[in-house]
Amino acid sequence: MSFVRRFISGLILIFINHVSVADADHAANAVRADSHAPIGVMGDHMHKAGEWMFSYRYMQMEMDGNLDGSDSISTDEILQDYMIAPESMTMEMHMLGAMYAPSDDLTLMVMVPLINTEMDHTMQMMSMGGGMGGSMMMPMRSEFTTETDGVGDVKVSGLFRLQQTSNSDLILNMGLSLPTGSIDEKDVTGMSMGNKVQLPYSMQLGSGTYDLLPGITYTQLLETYSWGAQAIYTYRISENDNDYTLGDRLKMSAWYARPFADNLSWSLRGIYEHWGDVDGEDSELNPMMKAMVPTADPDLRGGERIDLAAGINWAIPGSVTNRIAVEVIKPVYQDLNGPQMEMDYSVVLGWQLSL
Ligand SMILES: [Cu+2]
Repeated sequence: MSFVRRFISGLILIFINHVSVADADHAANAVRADSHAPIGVMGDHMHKAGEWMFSYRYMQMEMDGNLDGSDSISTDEILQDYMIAPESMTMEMHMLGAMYAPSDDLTLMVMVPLINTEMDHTMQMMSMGGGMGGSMMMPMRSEFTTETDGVGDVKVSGLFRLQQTSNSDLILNMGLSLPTGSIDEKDVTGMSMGNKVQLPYSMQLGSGTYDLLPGITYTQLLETYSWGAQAIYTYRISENDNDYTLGDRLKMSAWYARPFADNLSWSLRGIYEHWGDVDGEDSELNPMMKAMVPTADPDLRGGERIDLAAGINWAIPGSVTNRIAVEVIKPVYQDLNGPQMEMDYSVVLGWQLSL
């Protein structure tokens, strides 16, 4: 009897052990939704040797109104100094991405953006109003929209692992932005008499220069939450074919994420971004333009901004790693060399598939 009892209790013990080992295995193999950064962050994670990942992101960015410094400046105020005031801008981007890891300590990444940008303007012209005793100048307002469409600057990056512990990663991001986006986008404006003319800087699809994108990323995955931080600098190496250089850019971001249900996590992220004015002047842009519309002035391009972002990641259970994520980004502080268009919000929706 004691043997049987011992045998049974032994079996029970093995069973319990097996179940808990299986559970631990399951937990280790289960993909944490927050093991990737919020979807607005790129180049936050490495892959295992031989692994591929494909991604698609849809991004929408809305600008509405204008700021001078951190103060709002109205269309009426802008039209006291300029003939044209930009009112709003919508940028939509489809970003195709691929990652491949030739080794555990190196992941390669390529990003191809397809961009569509629309900008609405109000124009004020003085026209002759006929009076009884003669003529006088009357302001006449009209509206027009410009649009551009096409491939932006393709970015290729190497992610080098600097340090790894059981729950953290330190990554060196070394990216290069290629001048694949057009800097000769033209459209009809309110004063171009039906002709397509060179559009101002923010309507162009690329920088026209090779840009270095050095950066550093740290992530840590703890039992109940995860966090990470990333800083990426955009350094424009040279002047483009139209005799100007976009301002360099610094983007820093830190996030906190927490699983809240099976395969789901939420995230909060703070972003700080600083970018410089345009150096030089677009030789294709009519030099009279910068006196007529603030967007054509190379000295009214720089600024800084702080954003807060809220996101959700969903790691879809299955044999391949399949994720869907969304992030909504809202500025809380902006200081712009203005008048310059004010960021209203942006949204990033993404899908990632690892094989
Ligand atoms: Cu990846």
